[in-house]
Amino acid sequence: MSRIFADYIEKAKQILASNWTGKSTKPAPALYPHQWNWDSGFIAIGKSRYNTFQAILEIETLFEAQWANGMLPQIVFNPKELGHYFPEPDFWQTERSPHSPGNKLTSGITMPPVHAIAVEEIYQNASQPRRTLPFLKRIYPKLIALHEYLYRERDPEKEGLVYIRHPWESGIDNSPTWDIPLSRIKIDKASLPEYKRRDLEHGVDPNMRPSDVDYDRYIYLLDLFRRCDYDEECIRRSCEFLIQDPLFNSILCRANESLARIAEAIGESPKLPQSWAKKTSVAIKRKLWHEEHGIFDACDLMKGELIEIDTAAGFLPLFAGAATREQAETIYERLNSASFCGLHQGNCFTIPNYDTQKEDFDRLNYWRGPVWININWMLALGLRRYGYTLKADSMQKDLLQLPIRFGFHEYFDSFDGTGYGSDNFGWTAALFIALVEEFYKGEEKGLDLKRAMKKIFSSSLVLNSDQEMPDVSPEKLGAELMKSIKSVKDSYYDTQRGLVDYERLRQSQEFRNYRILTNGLKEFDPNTLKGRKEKLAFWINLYNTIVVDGIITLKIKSSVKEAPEFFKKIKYQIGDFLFSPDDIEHGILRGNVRPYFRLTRPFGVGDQRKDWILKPVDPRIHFALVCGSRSCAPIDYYDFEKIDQQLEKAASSFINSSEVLVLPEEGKMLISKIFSWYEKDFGGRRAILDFIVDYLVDDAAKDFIRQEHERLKIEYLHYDWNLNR
Ligand code: 2M8
Repeated sequence: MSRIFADYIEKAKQILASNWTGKSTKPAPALYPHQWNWDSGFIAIGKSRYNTFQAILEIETLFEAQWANGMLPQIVFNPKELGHYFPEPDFWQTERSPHSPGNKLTSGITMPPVHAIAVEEIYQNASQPRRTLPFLKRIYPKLIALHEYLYRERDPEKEGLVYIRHPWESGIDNSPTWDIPLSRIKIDKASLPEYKRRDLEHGVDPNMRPSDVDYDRYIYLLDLFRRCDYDEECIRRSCEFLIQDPLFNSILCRANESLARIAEAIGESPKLPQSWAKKTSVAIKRKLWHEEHGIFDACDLMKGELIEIDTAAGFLPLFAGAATREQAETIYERLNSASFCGLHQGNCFTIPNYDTQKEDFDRLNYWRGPVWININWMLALGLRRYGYTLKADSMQKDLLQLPIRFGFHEYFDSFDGTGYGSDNFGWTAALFIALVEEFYKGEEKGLDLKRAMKKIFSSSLVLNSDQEMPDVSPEKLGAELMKSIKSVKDSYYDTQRGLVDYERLRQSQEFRNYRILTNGLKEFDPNTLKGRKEKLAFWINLYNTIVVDGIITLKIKSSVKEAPEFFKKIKYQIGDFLFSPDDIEHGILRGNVRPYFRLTRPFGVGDQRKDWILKPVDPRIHFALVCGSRSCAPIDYYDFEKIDQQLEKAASSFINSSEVLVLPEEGKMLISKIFSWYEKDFGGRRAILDFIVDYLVDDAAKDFIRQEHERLKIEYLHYDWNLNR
């Protein structure tokens, strides 16, 4: 279990323990007192990280209530908890169906089938995966039966897309997407069964819940199902709400992939789930893609057309790998824009469930605006799958911030993060644990690697020691080198995402040219650099490229920590002197100060390199120096004419990212370790706070820091040394 955020992990575990009933977990203590279908899937994913036994029991308990036709019900009622939720078994009357289990009380609809994904997580995360194989063997036929049910009953045209027939089946109950199909249902109050909502009896603000009009329609549909005795053909004939939803189908598609891997693990053929995954993936790309909107939308089967409402559900094909590369690029633009809270935007939390720019966006109301942890958990994995690492990293860090700052709530205000709905919410706690483990496992591995590979790198490595000299005069070398760095950046750095395509760069002509130019550094005199801006740009760019050069030369795979003393050992010869990244950073750019991890200054008495020291120190360099890792600044090329604006931008993006978490409720801030390592460059602790306040865009956070200046507790965030590849 991760040591990182240990207090909060403990809190999350406590929540799951207090919602545990002995065989399964309630989504929330009062509002949802029974077992819910996809909640249990997410909860098992979190529990798989520390309690395999309970994770298995959670899933097995749910499947005990599976219907004979394979349907897995949305709710399994706890007989001891009846009387606090609506609708309950007396209202569902599922005994009308020949398929409902006689010994379990359930509702008569289903939910997004996340369970195969959860089962695979249980297998992968178990300390002894082989010991979970008997469970995998028991659950596999039940998972197959569930997916078979969906393809058989919910995909009558055999398109590879299954339909939902009630908003509760989507899990995103009052999503704006359902407004149009629901508006077709004309409610005749006289024939609508009488009912009383119970969800408003638990102290949740009604503005955060679905409206009464919505509830009338939910109940109208439910009544229709029971009048059909839950017979699918009868329902299909009379139901006005039949929707192929991108969220439901993406989860099904992704679950098929897990199911295929589970089959392999237990020695079964993976062919059936593989063929389902393929068919659904193709159908999502073809049928649910809205060319003009550039996003996936739900298809209304009554109309045979896409519902032109774009929500976060439209990004979920990324989770299933069901979007083409072009579709992924198009949706990424939307996903990473002000509509859904762009990268480092600063005044919001990724990713709200609905487009913040729409008039009916509602930051308070349930699935009509707020941020949900489960959707974001899936989206971050989807983004990672398509290589959008920086965005995925920043989302995952943002997500962790929400429960830490605002409590383990059901959903969160998209702008200021306030927690809404129920507190002590199950999947928020469970996925928090999963997120910490997923996000920081690389870092902990990095530390092991450091120990294991200490021996591989012990002497200096001069990277520009080739004989081949560039055809450029020494006076022009500085400018040519900068041009070359810029051309490397233009083709191989993704400055938006802060990533470097090391594999392609290694083989490129641009990199070869750059390497030849670096040989010319041996005859270069840094005195030819004129003015502060030119010097600053030269040394920052050179620092950033020597790091890239070192990563390529040393064939580093996942972290610069693979090569102990990386920043000290790799060097360029400039004139008669050697410069490592540490020399450039702590010697030249930081005014020859002793770095916190060494006993001496980089340049000692009589060292001529002192001539090139840049003073005073500009603390913004710390947001521009790229150390080849995920926690450092996104890589860019610095142009001496624009360097001040570029450094301003770099500082602002860093400070408005999840590297600076302001927690007013706890009277503290969590900030990047960069601020602790280089406190002096900022002018001390007090000056760091002033510096942060200058760049923060969140006014409430600014006010809090100003007011609590003296009392404020500062904690430092873990630094992620994984490669920015
Ligand atoms: C919410 O839905 C239930 C009905 O299923 C409700 O509002 O009463 C949704 O957020 C759903 O996705 C979730 O599974 C359920 C329990 O957390 O609550």
